[in-house]
Amino acid sequence: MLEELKATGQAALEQVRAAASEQELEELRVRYLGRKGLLTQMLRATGSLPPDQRPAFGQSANQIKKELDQALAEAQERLRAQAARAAFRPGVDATLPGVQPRRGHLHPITQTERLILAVFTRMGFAVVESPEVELDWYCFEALNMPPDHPARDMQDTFYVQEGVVLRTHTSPVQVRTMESTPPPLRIVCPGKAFRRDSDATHTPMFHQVEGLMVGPDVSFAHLKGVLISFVHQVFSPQVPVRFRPSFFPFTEPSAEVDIGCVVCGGDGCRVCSHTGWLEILGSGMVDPNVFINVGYDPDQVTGFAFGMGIERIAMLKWGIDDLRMFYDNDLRFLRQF
Ligand code: 2NM
Repeated sequence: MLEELKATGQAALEQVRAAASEQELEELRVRYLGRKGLLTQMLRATGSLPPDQRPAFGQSANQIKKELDQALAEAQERLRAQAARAAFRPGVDATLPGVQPRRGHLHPITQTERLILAVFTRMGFAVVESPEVELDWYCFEALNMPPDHPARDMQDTFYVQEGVVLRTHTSPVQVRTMESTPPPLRIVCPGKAFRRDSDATHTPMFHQVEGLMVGPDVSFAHLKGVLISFVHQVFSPQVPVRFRPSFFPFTEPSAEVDIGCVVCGGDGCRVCSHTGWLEILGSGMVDPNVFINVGYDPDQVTGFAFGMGIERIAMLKWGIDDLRMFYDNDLRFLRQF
């Protein structure tokens, strides 16, 4: 009887430890420890044993029941964890927040171009564009720069073919607009320009905004008013502005516009070459020869024009010291805008 008890207990332990599901485990529990279970029945039979065998049998029975209870609990835990692992699918935890795609934004040069255009359109200027590949006439000749003009040496030009160039500035847009539109006129012309030049402050392709205002009585005072207002809106109303005499083949008189150095506040530093001033654009009163070339009567109209490099404005506005940063496409740089 004791041998049978021990054998049954051993069998029960082995089966419980090998159980492959929680359901199988429950069946084993009922089979051995249920109301009519094998071990339960044997325990009940203790009373029918001879009195001298009862203590040893009872002790063994209790020991076996304790071991089996523990094995059942362990198997229960093992199978529950196994079921949980099976239910888990890596990567599809529906309770996790989704992966947000990072939103892009406009390139700093585009942002700067739009800022500049916004200032001028508020002052009544219309935005005009034209092709990047230009005839020599529109890029140079009509702008009072004949083939032998020394000013042409100032520009290192990309030639597409004889008489056809990549525009070295966006002035051809203004020439074409005047040619096709009677005065008065107020336009700003953004776009790419190309020069054979490459270092920390020059890239072969760069961006410009040029502007032109033509009418019966447009004066240098208008030029100053418009450009001072522009500088105050783009930089700060407090920034000092000065007009410094200069020369361009297509304007007379000509002036370059400087602002008080935004880096040192005018005290002098490396950025402003210790002058306290930074050049930000060129300007002037349109030369009568340019009006004649586009069919305007210089006795009827006058006008002012200006031009600026967008990269330069962006560099000064954000304190960037190497122009090439704009074109490296390093996201660590671009994401800061
Ligand atoms: C500049 C500086 C001064 C300019 C002149 C003209 C035109 F077509 F009306 F003659 N367009 N742009 C001009 C004048 C451009 O850039 C530094």
